[in-house]
Amino acid sequence: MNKKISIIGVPMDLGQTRRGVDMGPSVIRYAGVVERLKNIGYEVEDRGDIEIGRPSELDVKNEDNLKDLDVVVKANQDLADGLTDVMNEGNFPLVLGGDHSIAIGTLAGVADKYENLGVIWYDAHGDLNTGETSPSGNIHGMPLSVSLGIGHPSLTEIGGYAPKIKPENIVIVGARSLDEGERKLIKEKGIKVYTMHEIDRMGMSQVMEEAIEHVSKNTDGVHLSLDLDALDPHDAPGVGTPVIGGPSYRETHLAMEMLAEKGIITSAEFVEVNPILDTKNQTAIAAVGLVGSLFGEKLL
Ligand code: HAR
Ligand code: MN
Ligand code: MN
Ligand code: MN
Repeated sequence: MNKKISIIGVPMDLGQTRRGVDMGPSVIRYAGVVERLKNIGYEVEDRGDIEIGRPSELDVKNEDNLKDLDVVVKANQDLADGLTDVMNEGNFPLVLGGDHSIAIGTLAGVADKYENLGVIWYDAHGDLNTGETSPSGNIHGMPLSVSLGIGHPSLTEIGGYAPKIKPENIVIVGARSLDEGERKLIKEKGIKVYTMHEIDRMGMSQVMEEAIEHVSKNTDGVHLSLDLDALDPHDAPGVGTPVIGGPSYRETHLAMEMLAEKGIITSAEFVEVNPILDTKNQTAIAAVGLVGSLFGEKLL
């Protein structure tokens, strides 16, 4: 893996309605992410946070069922620009959220540099909604469809091009909550999904073997988008939309170690840590542990 890592924080909480996830980047920093990476031997630069605007009134849906669209678009455009700089410098981009709507800007900035970017979407949810299919109007439930070029043009056109990624280069791992429209899109586009059923049947090790094979087949880079709500709420309680029955911290740790062994990951983001909902910083500490294992930390 690239020896210089650039961290960008994105204190975004407007892609959903549980306040507090905007403090995610701070708590992950306080949990020691920079020191952890330096101890493994990386050079780390923290580029600070993207500035997030504030709408005059929170959580207002527009006529297309999209909450706080304008501010979410602006921040994601700024994030995409920030990532373009990191990519041009040849550093490894590590993005800290913030809610998952920021994956729109991350992928806009990163995918531009690859012909075929693979994506591992490690999440309890599919994040494949559009304004039409979303039960909530929350944009954090839409970043994967947006990146496929499906959704409101002011979201899909962030970065000035669409789509960012192709359905055959995506793998979703850990899914256990999908809306009707998301199921339909998964079938229509043939997106590879390892739900909790497959993880239960095959075990995380086999699932990750296959997932890695799938995303590295025809790709020239692989982005990891890790939503902390993928983990079982017992291990990651500090998230806005917990869903019972997820992989443990240990299983997720193994998944990260397997990614480190193969060395396929070229960019990563860790999202949805909400310290207000957390117990003793457990979720931020888990996030930092997972960052460590993704970057090859070893006990011996
Ligand atoms: N699918 C639901 C919606 O669109 C819930 C999405 C929850 N999302 C996240 N992202 N935390 O994974 O509203
Ligand atoms: Mn998500
Ligand atoms: Mn591309
Ligand atoms: Mn999720």
